[in-house]
Amino acid sequence: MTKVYDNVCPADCPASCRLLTEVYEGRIMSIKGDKQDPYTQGRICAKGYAHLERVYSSDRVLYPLKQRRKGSGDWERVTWEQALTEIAEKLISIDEEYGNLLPVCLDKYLGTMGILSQSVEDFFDSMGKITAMIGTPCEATGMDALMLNYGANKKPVPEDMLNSKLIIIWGSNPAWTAPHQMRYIFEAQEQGAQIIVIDPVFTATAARSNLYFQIRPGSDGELALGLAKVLLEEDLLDHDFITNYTHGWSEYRNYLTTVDLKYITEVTGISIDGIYALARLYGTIKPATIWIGFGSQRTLNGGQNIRAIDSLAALTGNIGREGGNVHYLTYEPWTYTGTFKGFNKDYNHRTIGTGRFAELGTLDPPIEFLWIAGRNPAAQDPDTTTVKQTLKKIPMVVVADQVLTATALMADYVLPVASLFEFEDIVISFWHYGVAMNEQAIAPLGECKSDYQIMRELSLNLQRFKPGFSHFPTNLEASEWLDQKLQAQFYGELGITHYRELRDRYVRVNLSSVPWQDHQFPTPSGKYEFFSQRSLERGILPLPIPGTSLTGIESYPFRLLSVRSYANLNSQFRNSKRLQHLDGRPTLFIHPKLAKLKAIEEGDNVKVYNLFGELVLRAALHQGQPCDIVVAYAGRTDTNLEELNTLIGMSETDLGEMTTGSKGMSFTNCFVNLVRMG
Ligand SMILES: Nc1nc2c(c(=O)[nH]1)N[C@H]1C(S)=C(S)[C@@H](COP(=O)(O)OP(=O)(O)OC[C@H]3O[C@@H](n4cnc5c(=O)[nH]c(N)nc54)[C@H](O)[C@@H]3O)O[C@H]1N2
Ligand SMILES: Nc1nc2c(c(=O)[nH]1)N[C@H]1C(S)=C(S)[C@@H](COP(=O)(O)OP(=O)(O)OC[C@H]3O[C@@H](n4cnc5c(=O)[nH]c(N)nc54)[C@H](O)[C@@H]3O)O[C@H]1N2
Ligand code: SF4
Ligand SMILES: [Mo]
Repeated sequence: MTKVYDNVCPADCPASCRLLTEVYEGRIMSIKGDKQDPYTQGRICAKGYAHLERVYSSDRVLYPLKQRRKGSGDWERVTWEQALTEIAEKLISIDEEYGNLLPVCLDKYLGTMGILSQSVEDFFDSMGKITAMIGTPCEATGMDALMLNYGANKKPVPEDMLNSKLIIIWGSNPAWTAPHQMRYIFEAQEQGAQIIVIDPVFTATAARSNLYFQIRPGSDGELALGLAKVLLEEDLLDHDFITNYTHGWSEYRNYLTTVDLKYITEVTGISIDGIYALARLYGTIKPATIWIGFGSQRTLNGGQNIRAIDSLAALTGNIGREGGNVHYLTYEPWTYTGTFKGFNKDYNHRTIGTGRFAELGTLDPPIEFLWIAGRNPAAQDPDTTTVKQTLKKIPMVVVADQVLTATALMADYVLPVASLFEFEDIVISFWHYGVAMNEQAIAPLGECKSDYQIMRELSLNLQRFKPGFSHFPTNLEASEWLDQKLQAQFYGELGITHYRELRDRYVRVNLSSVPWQDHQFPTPSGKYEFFSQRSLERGILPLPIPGTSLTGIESYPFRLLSVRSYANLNSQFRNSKRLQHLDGRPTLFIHPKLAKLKAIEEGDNVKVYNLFGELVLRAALHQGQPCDIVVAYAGRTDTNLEELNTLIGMSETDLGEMTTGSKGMSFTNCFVNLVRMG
């Protein structure tokens, strides 16, 4: 008999699509979208369909593995009993040797958005003070920027874009990275809204826009200042909003009068006419919204850039009104489910910023043990060479994952994690706030276990060897743990008494659909802050003035931009042959003029190199980006399986610590040179 189960794609993606999974005799036959899902209306992306291929992929790790020497590929299949005993012994011996657990480190992120995986943090919390890698590789910079401006992070619901008459998509490529949102964008466009895209790359989203501005990477703050200047010059300001609800306008206005539009055009690459046209559109069409993408904050001055972009909404009074505001990100829905603890700046451990592997290798007491879950730092963090070297030096590295990732290849133990279809979970969307239950559709393959089950069994082992060492519950089934976890705020909020009541229900956390209607801003001044004292306290200019952005140097004159492909999700989905086929061989997109200069032709192998490393990628001639910028897909490797991030050094952005405990990472700060390999 065929049975259909409700599942949820738990990827770090705005949609959290509901899936219908058809199972026959214990095997998944098909996956499709759920037409009743209010956000997706039954559509899922190529990655959603590829889950089926990945579950049964021969690349999946099905048994615990132990590597005799890290990076050697000399794997031995071991029993869970052996793996968890040896890991427990190591934890206890660290405690005995050091008298504390600071040499134990956790690096965890959003490989899955499912709540059950929070058991990993709870397990480590239960043992006492450890070392935790905190912050996010993703959105921290922009979170702080908006926190400084507004005093809190809030955003409108996705469908509020339907009320917008003008939508500026600034540094995001939703056609690929948030495809469902395009439905609202197209609908708004059909109703007459103008869609404007600001991006250094002519993306699939740009292709559907009414107006596209090709901006120099990192110069978004300058463009915003130029626009603000024109808004001031042409009196396209909302004086009522500015007077009553903002702080620091006179300082900001004075500064804007000094802004030189000629300089702005030089830095941004956007003509004076373009700046005037854009400012007039944004200043006159109401309501207007700006979707601030993550792309524009992954740069050295990303925080100030986002503050400057956001200030345009305050200047034009597009705050607290339907169809207005800016869309970025809010952690608000997670206040109902317990947040992912790594975001928590007040995390009560010795903390180190995520991605800071060079520093991780120098701590005192040193790191003796590292647990990595839901992350692939040897592929996704900057300077992967250092990441790998650090992993090599740590006496015991444990990776819980479904495949042998670049990080797993540098582990001592790899513990096989169950796929989304193999355990029950709850997923809450950070974008549309939908709350969905994920049913267990099939038995775990091989000896795979959920993160919860792994932590529970490790806790059992610890209790056996040293009672009281871990306080993580060993007597609760996953469902009982989940029930307890969600009971506190969440059940009351949704009017339920058990999460299983969510099966077949389509509910969302009730957050305000249009923020700031009350004009109450929890900043020190109680107003929207153009001038931020707190910014000054962080060593950044109080007004949203960006620092100068970088350009290449003679040896490495070309900027490498890593953007996302529709065919993978960060480093995931490499084990889908179909998606890999769609994406083709790892590619470097090069402008034809640059290709000519370097005698490179379509399909040639090209060596891309800088001080950090080198890669060989296939050249694709492409006019979508300026001549001195080359583009590759983030999360991809080269033809020899070297990671793209081997070329990207570790450099921090200006903000991120306030909300997440660690500054953001400047992935766009990467300059390279090229040579044709033939
Ligand atoms: N298919 C797919 N979807 C995904 C992901 C994925 O890997 N694949 N990842 C998920 C995750 S973790 C995230 S964070 C989101 C990211 O989603 P997005 O923010 O949409 O994706 P990015 O590719 O990081 O950057 C978006 C755009 O920013 C542009 N950009 C780069 N630098 C600058 C700049 O200085 N200024 C401006 N204005 N634009 C710039 C890039 O050219 C790119 O087109 O997507 C999520 N969804
Ligand atoms: N060059 C460049 N680098 C970037 C970016 C960029 O734009 N350019 N973007 C950055 C951004 S925005 C992000 S969010 C990061 C993402 O970087 P990471 O956080 O490292 O994300 P993934 O590559 O998706 O790795 C997540 C891992 O979790 C595993 N996983 C999936 N489900 C589970 C589960 O249930 N349990 C466990 N234990 N593991 C599971 C997956 O198999 C995968 O190996 O990359 C950053 N790196
Ligand atoms: S990756 Fe995103 S859009 Fe694709 S199926 Fe998963 S949640 Fe949906
Ligand atoms: Mo991300």
